[in-house]
Amino acid sequence: SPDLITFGETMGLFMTPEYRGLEHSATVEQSFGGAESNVAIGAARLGCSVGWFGALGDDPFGAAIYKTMRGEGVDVSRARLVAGAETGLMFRENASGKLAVHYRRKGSAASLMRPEQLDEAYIAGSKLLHVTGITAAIGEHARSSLLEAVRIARQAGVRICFDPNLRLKLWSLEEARRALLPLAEQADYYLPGWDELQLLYDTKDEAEILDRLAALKAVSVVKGYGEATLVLDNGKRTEVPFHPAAKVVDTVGAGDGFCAGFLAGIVKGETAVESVRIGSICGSLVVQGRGDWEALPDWRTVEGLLSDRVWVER
Ligand code: KDG
Repeated sequence: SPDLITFGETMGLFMTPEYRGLEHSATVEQSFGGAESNVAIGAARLGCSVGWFGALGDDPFGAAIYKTMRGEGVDVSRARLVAGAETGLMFRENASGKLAVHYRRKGSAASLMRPEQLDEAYIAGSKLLHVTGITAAIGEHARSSLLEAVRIARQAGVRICFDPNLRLKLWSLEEARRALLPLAEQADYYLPGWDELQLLYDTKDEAEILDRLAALKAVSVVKGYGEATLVLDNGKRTEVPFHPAAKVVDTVGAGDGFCAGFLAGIVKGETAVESVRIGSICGSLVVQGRGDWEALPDWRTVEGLLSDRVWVER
């Protein structure tokens, strides 16, 4: 099995040029995106052995996703193109100055994935399983599949990374809390955003949120804690400043890029704090290009930027 395994829904993505409004845009650009596949591509570019699986429709969107992922060096041997099923789609626009996403994913192939379709040995043979809350949000069967994958990983001693990826377009905050908080308890690495924590724990009280995190067994890596990422590792607290982005073109995918870099660091045996530095570089690069994953860097680029940092910090 690959060292790092992740799975979830990946959708065809259609973006208006310059993110104009969809209502008046005559043209759209085609790509694809999905939180977990963005992470998989990012980690593969950094040289990790990584597998992604998910159910795709047996349609042109599914084929494009499958072939591109394979081309990026991600093991897709457990991914499925399901006959008669449809790949979910999403559309992105900039409606009156605000980035908006429209989903067409109800009943998609991914939302129908079932626990009995998981390859237990494949998951059990990896080192790290990465999952996100989106899989719990898209359907009952997908949610059971997520729980089963986590169970298999825990039983086999495979570490678990969990990003809540709260998407309130997909479910209510109440439903999300009920499903996501127990998953945080099972994680070895927990990667929420500070804004997500305020919603999930229903408080803006910083001390209270930090107490909730301290009660977890996980190393918590909190994105967007001011201008930094907060790392809570066994009672030790470190704030790692964001890697600056020269320009911001498209912020979607920043969290996934960060996560890809972080997990690549962990798989390479780096400390959590050093892995956050790698993640922060990846996050800052991905926002400088259009699309969720296209601007993700290779390892050489990251290495170069890490050594710049050493020089600057001296
Ligand atoms: O993190 C980016 C993803 O959220 C985006 O690509 C779409 O996976 C997606 C989702 O379900 O929202």
